[in-house]
Amino acid sequence: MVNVMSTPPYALNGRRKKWLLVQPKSDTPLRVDSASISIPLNLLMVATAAQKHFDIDLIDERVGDKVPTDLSAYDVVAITSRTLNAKKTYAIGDHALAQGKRVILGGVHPALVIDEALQHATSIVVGEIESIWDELVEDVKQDALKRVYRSNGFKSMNDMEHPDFTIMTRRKRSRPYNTRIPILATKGCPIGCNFCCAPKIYGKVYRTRDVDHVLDEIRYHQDRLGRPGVNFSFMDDNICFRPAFAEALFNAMIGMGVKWNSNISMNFLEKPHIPQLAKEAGCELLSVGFESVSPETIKLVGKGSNRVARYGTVVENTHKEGLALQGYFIFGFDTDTPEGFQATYDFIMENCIDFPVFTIATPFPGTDWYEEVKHRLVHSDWDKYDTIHYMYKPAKMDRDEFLKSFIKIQREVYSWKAIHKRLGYRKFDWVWGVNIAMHFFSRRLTPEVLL
Ligand code: B12
Ligand code: SF4
Repeated sequence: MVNVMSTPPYALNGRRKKWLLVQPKSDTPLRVDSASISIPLNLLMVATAAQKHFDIDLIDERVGDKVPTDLSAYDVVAITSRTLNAKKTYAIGDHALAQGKRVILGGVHPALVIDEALQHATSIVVGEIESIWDELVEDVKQDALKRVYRSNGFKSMNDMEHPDFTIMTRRKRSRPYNTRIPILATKGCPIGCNFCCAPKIYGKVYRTRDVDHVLDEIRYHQDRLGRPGVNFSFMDDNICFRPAFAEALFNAMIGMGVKWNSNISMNFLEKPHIPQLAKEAGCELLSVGFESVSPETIKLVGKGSNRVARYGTVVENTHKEGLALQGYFIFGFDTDTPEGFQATYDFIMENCIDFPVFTIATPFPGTDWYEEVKHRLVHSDWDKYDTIHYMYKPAKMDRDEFLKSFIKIQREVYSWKAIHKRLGYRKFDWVWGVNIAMHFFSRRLTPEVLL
């Protein structure tokens, strides 16, 4: 731990203070953090606010940027962190504190484990930058930072500024981001699954932006890129918790010429008009947390939106519109059994799920579920909290059997034959590309790599 209070105060010398904004790269060995890299919207929003008062540099270790050894050009180092890159965040924080810099940490991990994060920072921001920004700016200017900034309630999403993408485009970088532009229409998801951090961050609150604000931001990107056909990725937890809003948004997007994908809670796909409208609005892929084909597991995790008996209808309604489905499946809950792997395989193959994603149940610190199972966890190494490392022994399976089955299902679902069977209905496109990448990824999995 670095003594954060013993560093000398800054002299302003009439110049604007300078911030280094950092998106750290995890040391997880599984490329979760470095395969297809998306523009970090959260850090970009911090940068958009910061540049009004301070000079800024933004670096992203995932695309090959390096944190300078000598930080003398900077006054403040501001880092965004999830659990999987918390160790790296702390190392950068310690490095900056040792050079007398002010270190501000934000993002989901520091917000949920404040005491731990404070050991590597001057200040922690709990919640959205927008909510505490005015106070933070003043305190940075006066060099009078508080230890914790906590937002009091949630600001209207209509007060959110458009993120300034020139911050990203004027950077030199060694590797490209994926081509999907991150955008937000809503925040929060009141469903409240026990393994998810979203309800811990945003509570049971669901906020939406006025449709016009979202359209303005879409047009901003179309103008900036000089073409209507822009690909967007909604960063929303659940774009359709309030169907009337989603319907208004999708209706307004019809004819704009954009393509997009988003997370959506499956119960809304039970109604055929939602995927139909989404398709008309330019949707290409919807990400759905099926999580499990076992009703016991769905009950255990508290995912009230999922009715296993309706999974088939959800897939049918989505595929009827030609939309691809990214289906998330989690293994390793105490109700899971060895037979569950076969049942999941059968479901995926029978319903031709386009892009299945398999993860291992991971109790993230700060969730109630973490408190329940923390005595059983085999890792306290945050690098391994990437949802594909073995975390604890599920009650009904032993470790080796579990890992073998977890690898087997991925190899089977991503065998060439299975890819052809699942995707045979669609022309060769980027969904095929992702499946081909997953084929090679699944071949590299071994029990050792997941431990
Ligand atoms: C969209 C999304 C993704 C996208 C895009 C990620 C990206 N490029 O940013 C994709 C699909 C790629 C993805 C992947 C993964 N994700 Co994800 N993802 C999300 C989701 C739904 C929204 C994140 C987001 O962008 N929100 C919009 C931004 C603008 O809001 P924000 O992040 O809250 O940021 C605000 C504040 O936190 C604050 N802030 C943030 N950083 C900083 C820094 C400073 C200095 C300051 C002052 C303030 C500040 O201000 C910001 C602006 O208001 C969240 C759930 C959630 N609600 O957080 C999960 C979530 C972040 N993902 C999660 C996980 C586990 C993953 C994966 C590991 C695995 C997986 N199975 O999906 C990978 C890892 C990828 C990676 N390298 O980090 C977990 C993380 C849990 C944890 N404790 O770390 C979350 C919380 C969901 C959950 N299960 O609970 N994800
Ligand atoms: S439905 Fe998804 S976003 Fe909502 S609480 Fe559950 S896992 Fe989190």
